[in-house]
Amino acid sequence: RPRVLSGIQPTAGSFHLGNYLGAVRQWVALQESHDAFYMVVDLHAITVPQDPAELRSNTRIAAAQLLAAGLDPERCTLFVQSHVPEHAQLAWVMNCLTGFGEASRMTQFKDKSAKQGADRTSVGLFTYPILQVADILLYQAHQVPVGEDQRQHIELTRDLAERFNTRYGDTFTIPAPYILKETAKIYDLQDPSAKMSKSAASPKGLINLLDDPKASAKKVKSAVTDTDTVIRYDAENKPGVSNLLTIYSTLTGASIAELEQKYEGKMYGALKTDLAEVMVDFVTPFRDRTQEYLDDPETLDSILAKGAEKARAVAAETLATAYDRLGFLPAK
Ligand code: AQP
Repeated sequence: RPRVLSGIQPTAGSFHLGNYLGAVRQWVALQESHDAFYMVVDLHAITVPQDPAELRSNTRIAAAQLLAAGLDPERCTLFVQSHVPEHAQLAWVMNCLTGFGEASRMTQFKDKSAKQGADRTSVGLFTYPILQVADILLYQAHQVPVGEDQRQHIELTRDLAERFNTRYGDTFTIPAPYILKETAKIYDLQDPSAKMSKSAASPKGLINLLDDPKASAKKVKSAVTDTDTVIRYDAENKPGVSNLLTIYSTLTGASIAELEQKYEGKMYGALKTDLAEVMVDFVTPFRDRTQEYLDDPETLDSILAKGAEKARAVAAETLATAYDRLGFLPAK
């Protein structure tokens, strides 16, 4: 079975709808057909300041949400990144293989550091994509299911894997991005030109899965559309309506064409009211299931411990090979 690897940050507590539709939903599907490794990337989370108690709690909340979304520890390997020390170890190697200019071209860093200001931006945020390279290469992943915003980082991973293989001999599998076109980018409900993001300008555009379902329904109902009245998918000219149709279609399984037909001659309000209901029907059981996992932290921690053990077996082998190829003297 081909292998997949992906990760999600525990930073915000709740996942948002973009995380779920762009990434986590695919993770659940891929555990059936792939040898899947999924992790909560707490090492990535500390690239911006974190409160220790919150980070610990958010890491459990992230894992609980992954299980609530449908990850099954019997069918995939679910773990916490910091439980597998090889990530940081291989990241150092990859740091030394990356050009400064090359790292400086990462657009996500440029965007985030511009928002934060140079003095508040850590070197860790700068090298974040390189840690991601290590995350992927450690597991010899063939595919990496992510949203469109991560494409450039997967390209960097491919470049560095090829560079290492050329210099030191074949060591790493060259991974490919796995990006589903339809949900590659979920947009902010208030600003459909921006991706839905936890650092959104206004919380009104962001659906957090663990928020009160009524609040999420309200956000859907007040989503920005356009001055036209036709309910039609046209990402360029009608980004707001198109985003709502994408969300609706993915959550219900109805095709966009079916939805266009269903809402022919109807007002935007009808679409929004129905989608608000769909949203409530989705987030309510999701929240309940997440809470059930959180109510039993011992079971949750033991799932994560088993996952880390499985992950470490693979990661340690890859790191040992890489160290050997690099010429590090083996420890006796
Ligand atoms: N809007 C989105 N549409 C589709 N996919 C998305 N992802 C994130 N936003 C969208 C995907 O979610 C996965 C987990 O990403 P992460 O843990 O790195 O979260 P993030 O990218 O930090 O989330 P944000 O909200 O986008 O954070 P900020 O505001 O810090 O930039 C990834 O696969 C990602 O592609």
